[in-house]
Amino acid sequence: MTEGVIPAAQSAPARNMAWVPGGTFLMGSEDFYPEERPVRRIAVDGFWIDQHPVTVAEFRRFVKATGYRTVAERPLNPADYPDADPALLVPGSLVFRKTHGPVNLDDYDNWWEYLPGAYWQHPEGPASNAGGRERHPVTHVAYEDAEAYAAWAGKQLPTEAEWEFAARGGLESKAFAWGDEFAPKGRMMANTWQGEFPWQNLNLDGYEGTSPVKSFPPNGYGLYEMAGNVWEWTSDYFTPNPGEAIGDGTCCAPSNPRITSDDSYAVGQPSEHIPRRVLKGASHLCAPNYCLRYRPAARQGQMIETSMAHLGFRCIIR
Ligand SMILES: [Ca+2]
Ligand SMILES: [Ca+2]
Ligand SMILES: [Cu+2]
Repeated sequence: MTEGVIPAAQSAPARNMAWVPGGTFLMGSEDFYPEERPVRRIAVDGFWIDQHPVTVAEFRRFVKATGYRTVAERPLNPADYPDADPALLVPGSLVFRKTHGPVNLDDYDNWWEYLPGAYWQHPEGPASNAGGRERHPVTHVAYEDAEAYAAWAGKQLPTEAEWEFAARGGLESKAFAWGDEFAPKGRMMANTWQGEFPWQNLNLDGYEGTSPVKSFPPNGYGLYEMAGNVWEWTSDYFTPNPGEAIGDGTCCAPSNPRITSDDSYAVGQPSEHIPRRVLKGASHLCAPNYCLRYRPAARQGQMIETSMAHLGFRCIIR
């Protein structure tokens, strides 16, 4: 495929996918969190990408066709969680609990609760139902759930470089997927958290939780939700020093880099034996006072078996 030539829409290999032409870009940022540094020149080939995160309706089709059970629905192996209360080793997932006032932001147990019976179909536990949210992104998916869906759909998960290139929408070195201003002319461009996390949600964007896909404007490649709504899995292992892992691009831009090192463990944490992969894009729970990560360069390491109320994914085809 010639670089820069956008194939006609009808040649898309699947519905609701957009072509990202590939090229060379400046990945990372020096202006926010240390794990985004250094800015490095990276090249990626063109690829097709889902225009929005996989929705509840799409995930339901996969489950109906295959009988697949997500990680959150399966019993846990006590050997994997030596420090855990055995009473909590039942199927479930992490749900968000708004607090009544300001709390210590160093301890995410203040707002994340492991809730038995929570999974994609029951996002807030057994009494809740995703049935009314068919157009919302699916949530509570662990890494292998995302991979299983992708394999079924004949797709792949993006690398971090592919995801970030797509999120930038053709703009160079901008803070956000749409430019440098968070809310140009006062217009909200993504579903994030306005106000003081985790107790005061001002809801200026109209959504307290997840939002239907395509509720906010697309970026330059016609992609939705590359900022906010749900975090999205990528296939790269997490390293806090991405420049070291793939070189800084001063001599030449690394092409289609993949972080495959398993130097991704959170040493010293209770789950230090579980590898982490990179999440991108941030979610409806990300706020300036805690996590200003609804930006293409932002990244977070997440243990691969974790499922959460603000965690989803989208796929690509190379
Ligand atoms: Ca919001
Ligand atoms: Ca997102
Ligand atoms: Cu966040």
